[in-house]
Amino acid sequence: MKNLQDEKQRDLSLNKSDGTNKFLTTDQGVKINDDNNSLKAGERGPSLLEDFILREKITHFDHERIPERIVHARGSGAHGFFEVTNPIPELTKAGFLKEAGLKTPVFVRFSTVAGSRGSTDLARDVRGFAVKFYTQEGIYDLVGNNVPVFFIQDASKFPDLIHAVKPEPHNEIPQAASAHDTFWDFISLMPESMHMIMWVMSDRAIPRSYRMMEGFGVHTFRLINEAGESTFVKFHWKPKLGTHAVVWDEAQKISGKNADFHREDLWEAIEMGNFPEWELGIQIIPEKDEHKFEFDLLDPTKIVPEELVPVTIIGRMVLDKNPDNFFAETEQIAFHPGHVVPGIDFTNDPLLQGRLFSYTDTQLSRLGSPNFHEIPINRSVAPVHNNQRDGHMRQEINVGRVSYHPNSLGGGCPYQAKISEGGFASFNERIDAHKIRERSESFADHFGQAKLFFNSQTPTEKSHIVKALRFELGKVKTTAIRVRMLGLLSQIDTELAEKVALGLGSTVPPILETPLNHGVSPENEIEGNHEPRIVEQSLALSDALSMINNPTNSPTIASRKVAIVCTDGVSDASVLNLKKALKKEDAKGFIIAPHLGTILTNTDGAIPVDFSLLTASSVLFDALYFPDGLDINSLAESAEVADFLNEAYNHCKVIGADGQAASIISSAPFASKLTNDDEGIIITSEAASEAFAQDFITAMAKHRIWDREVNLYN
Ligand code: HDD
Repeated sequence: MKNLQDEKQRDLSLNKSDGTNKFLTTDQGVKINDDNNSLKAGERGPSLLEDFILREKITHFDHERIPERIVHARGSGAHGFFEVTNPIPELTKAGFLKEAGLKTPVFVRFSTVAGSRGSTDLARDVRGFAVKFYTQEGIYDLVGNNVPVFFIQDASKFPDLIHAVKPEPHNEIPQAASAHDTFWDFISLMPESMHMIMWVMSDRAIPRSYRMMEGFGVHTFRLINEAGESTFVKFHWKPKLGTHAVVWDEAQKISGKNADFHREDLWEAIEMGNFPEWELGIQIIPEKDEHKFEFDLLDPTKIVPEELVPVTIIGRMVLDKNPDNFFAETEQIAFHPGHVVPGIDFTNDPLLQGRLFSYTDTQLSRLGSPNFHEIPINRSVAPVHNNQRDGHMRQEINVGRVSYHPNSLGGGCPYQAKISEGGFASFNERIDAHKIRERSESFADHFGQAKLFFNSQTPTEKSHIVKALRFELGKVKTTAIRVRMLGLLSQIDTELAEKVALGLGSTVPPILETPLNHGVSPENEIEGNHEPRIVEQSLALSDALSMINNPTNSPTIASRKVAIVCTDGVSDASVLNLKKALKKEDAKGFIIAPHLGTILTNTDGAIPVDFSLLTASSVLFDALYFPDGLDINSLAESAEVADFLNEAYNHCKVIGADGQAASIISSAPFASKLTNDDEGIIITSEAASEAFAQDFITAMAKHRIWDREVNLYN
């Protein structure tokens, strides 16, 4: 079998440049003798225009920036491969899905949507999950998100949505945040966004790491087999590490302590060999079942519940190599849902249809030329031959005089490929219709699945949604917008609306006062805009929608980080005991001490310190440990240690202490709140016990100890 895994790396190596042991030169290859001084008329005289070295260097610098993406500007990427585990030749003729064990190179870019390139990773936002497959039959891009639905049903509303969520245009405030008037103004007039709003107000919008997110293709796509038959599919990425989030207070603090938290996590995981991994699954819906559901498969504000159509795993994706250069690769990569290969096709989802125009168009202004496909990271590994020519920055030198088809002078080349030779042919869908500007009646249920999502959450998750809405709407200054939102929320769940209203010091308006039809008054209603309605779902609950009950979660602590607070005199047996146990589980302990350098242990050994108390913070770790032998008195006076303890407790993290260090927990500010059944407080008077390490790990595998929180649903 042909192993294609490294094919893209070989291709990229053609463009790599490394200055090690080389001379410094100009862009024209002229060796530079002095890179520190410009050419001047005399020692203290003016610089000379003649200085081509200075001019070239500064001109290049002046033009080093390109426009950031209008959405998804902040992102991080990595190389890897996709491997077929369960081939589906009966469903698709796509070569990269047909053979078990076949590996196809990929590049993945994760992103936030609203913030600028330099904004924080931890914004409450949807995450982009875009995968470029370098297949033998050309580029295939699966440009998805970590949420399976979208805010709007029709692409024509996308510019409005993005204008509303981006910083407000008069003062460019706030950065990377939806908690402001224009966003909620728009949303409160767009009931179709309610399902998505439930997802975005849930902890899905503040992931613990990119590696712990699900990914979704969102739209219904088609797979086409050799016989030309179509099957509807929804794409799902299932993370090996489970689906987990941080808490909102933590997210806000991480944004200050380390705005690159997700970027760094992805980078470090790959550097350390903890390769991020997902399974790729599909929900398979035969053509004949197109109208079987209580929602429309073409409506991107709807999911197909996994309980109705299970996810069939067909492969796995591993990210095993960081980019060599952020700009060249992660910034210049250009995704497009319209990049498909034979065997994959579109549906008439009106959001997808609009996307098919937008992505190439945006690259023209972002990357500056229709030749963006020649940029190494975008280059196909399948051969490219056509009659497209010229344009800014053209790299390819097309030989010969023929650049048209049909031709006789070039022998008819390049040839068109028959379908049997791999030529792409669109699915032969029958369309016989009037040209109309209307929304389908089958898209009118805006609340049924929002309810399903909300009802499927655990009390902890419901409580987080209420608090998120209180936060977001609490930042909205216009009272009427808040009230309108309460009206919409009441159609999802009256208790939800009431609890949010309580936090806003407001009351839920009667339903009739809530404009439902796209914000237009009844006399201005556009024909064809159907009054939103609630379709009761046949399914009452779906565990796949909850993060806490999510079937993808397994009790692993792989790649989790533990802060081990140390001072001189610490017991090296205790430190080693936990570190070793963590390592066995592929997790890691980091030594945090009052100063960098080393600390002396109780046996006069020296342990190197990873972070000082000043540069570390509880929010950057998953759990906290105080080993035996600590200088408790000095730690008790440290404000940083108090913050460590309080935040770890409030963010529901595991806190452990053994031997004499246990007293730090009994005298902690939260000690009076501690109950005996808090599964996350692991204390033992014995030092360096294996049972302690095991209990610590078992508790960590629960991710968080949610019982500690004030739960609005208890
Ligand atoms: Fe989009 C970027 C995902 C709707 C227009 N989109 C972009 C990226 C992701 C998505 C992950 C970043 C790709 C990267 O890392 O470079 N977009 C989605 C999903 C959508 C969606 C899952 C709904 C299901 N997008 C959408 C619509 C439009 C766009 C309806 C326009 C009509 N999206 C764009 C864009 C971007 C983009 C303006 C900005 C940068 C880029 O394309 O390359 O064309």
